[in-house]
Amino acid sequence: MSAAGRVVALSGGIGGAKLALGLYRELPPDALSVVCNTGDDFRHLGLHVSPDVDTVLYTLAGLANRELGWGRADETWSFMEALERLGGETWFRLGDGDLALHVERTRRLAAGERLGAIMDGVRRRLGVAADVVPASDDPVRTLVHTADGVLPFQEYFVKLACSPVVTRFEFAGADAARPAPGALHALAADGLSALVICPSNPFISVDPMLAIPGLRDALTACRAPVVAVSPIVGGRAVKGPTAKMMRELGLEVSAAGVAAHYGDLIDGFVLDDADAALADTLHVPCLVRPTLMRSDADKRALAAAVLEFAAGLR
Ligand code: FO1
Repeated sequence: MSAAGRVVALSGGIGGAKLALGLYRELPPDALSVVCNTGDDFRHLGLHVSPDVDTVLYTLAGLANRELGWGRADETWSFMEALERLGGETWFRLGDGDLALHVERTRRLAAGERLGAIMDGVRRRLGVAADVVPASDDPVRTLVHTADGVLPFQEYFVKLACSPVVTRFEFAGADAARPAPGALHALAADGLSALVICPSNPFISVDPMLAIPGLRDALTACRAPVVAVSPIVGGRAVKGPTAKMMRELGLEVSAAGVAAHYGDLIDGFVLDDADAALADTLHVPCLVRPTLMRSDADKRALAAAVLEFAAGLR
């Protein structure tokens, strides 16, 4: 274990969950809190779906579907097949095991429980020793403004496969949203040794969390070094639409563009070897090393390097 004390990771999407797993494996079991994006959440078929929270939950529990990057491994699809025959909406695939989580979460929300409390109970049942915390218990919904109009996030991301041209993102509800108690608690913890912004899409996975007033304040107030890992390698996104979005938003499609986007929020930045030449041009100290995570060993190694780097920034 390379860094004493607690670590908070901000995560959304598939890339974020990979580094969250590396941190989870590298740290003592209860030293990690993963604060998860809820901008992707939506009500679907009458159910509350929290994709980025669930992706982290399943990943840390060892239940994640590694091929798809979302949902559960060894999944069955009877519900989807039956729904299809009824003419129901099947563009957003809900596996039978995954469905149980959405049904149970929806039931408990209707009974008045907070999303954070529900997810804390679920992660304990699934044997996850890390905190898995939604950024807020209040609704934050990413709306994608495109040349063809405003789209709810999952319609843009899944139904339209990120094809519309993005003009801006709106995080409906963020202004009124309060950080989840678990997130504030994690950020205020004594002995917090690092705050890691995982290699998630800055616009759709991290910005919806930074848009929550109290959360951004807590981030800037925390004494631990804030280190972000670039999701862009060699001018391309490792996975997903990050590079396409940066082009459409008129931003420099590079790791430097990501570092600039985070601005004074970060104390350090982690770049892949492919972008080593950028290191001296950035506004913060950089760690240059392989950042592609193909294996669990890669995830652990990157996590260990990030924690060492953060320790050097304290
Ligand atoms: N992504 C897809 O591209 N197609 C799907 O059918 C799909 C279903 C799905 C179900 C549960 C869940 O937690 C995630 C799911 N995702 C699906 C991923 C989802 O769109 C997330 O928002 C992305 O992972 C980006 O964060």
